[in-house]
Amino acid sequence: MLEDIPLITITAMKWVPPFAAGSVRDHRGRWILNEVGWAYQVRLVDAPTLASAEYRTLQPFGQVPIMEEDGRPTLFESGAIVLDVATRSGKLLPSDPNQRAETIMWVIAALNSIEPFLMNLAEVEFFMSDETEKSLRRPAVLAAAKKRLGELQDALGGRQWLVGDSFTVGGLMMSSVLKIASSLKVLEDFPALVAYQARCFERPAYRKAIDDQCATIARHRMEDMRYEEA
Ligand SMILES: N[C@@H](CCC(=O)N[C@@H](CS)C(=O)NCC(=O)O)C(=O)O
Repeated sequence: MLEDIPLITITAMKWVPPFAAGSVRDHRGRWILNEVGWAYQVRLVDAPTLASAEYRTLQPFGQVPIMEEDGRPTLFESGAIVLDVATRSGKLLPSDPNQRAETIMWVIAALNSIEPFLMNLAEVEFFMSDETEKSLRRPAVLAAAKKRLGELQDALGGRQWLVGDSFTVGGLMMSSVLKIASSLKVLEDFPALVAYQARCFERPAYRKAIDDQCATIARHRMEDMRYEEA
């Protein structure tokens, strides 16, 4: 009998600017699916698709990724997607109830207590164009981001992993969120976090997720996003 393999689709952007290639959040969905060995296809989207009423019924904020699957609700939020796949596959989520609770806690900490601080800084560095405004806002957001990274480094302490003695979905999400800090060149001030992130990124499932995303982006151009039609 054939194994009942769900048909899973992850959405991804056709193109993003070079600074974002390899960091678009669909890599989180691709990474966990590669980890658990579930086949999936990628649906490439452009700006009009993201803005469309049909897509908004699936992702109210017009963002990637979503995970579509036959017979199941479509999920948005990369955190929900990685937790869903980890839970159903029984992989990267410890079976011990205490460690499982801690793992979920770290996924949420990555998204809720680290990512917003890094995104505030990314907004200044990548999206503000007025140099005066930028230099006024930068010191406060940089200090706040570094404070969180320092606190995270302290919490990791001398340990290899945030939970137990192996890589979990908590590590997947935290190392992914820390990519924002690496691209802003602030992670380098936190050597234990640099080493932690490198440990997570040694995984072939991560490498494949990034290579696949970058290959798609390299095959497209800004025009393919059809921004002017959105
Ligand atoms: N909290 C969401 C954030 C998703 C998100 O920010 N996606 C970006 C790409 S990395 C996006 O689609 N941006 C387009 C937009 O916001 O218009 C998640 O983790 O899935």
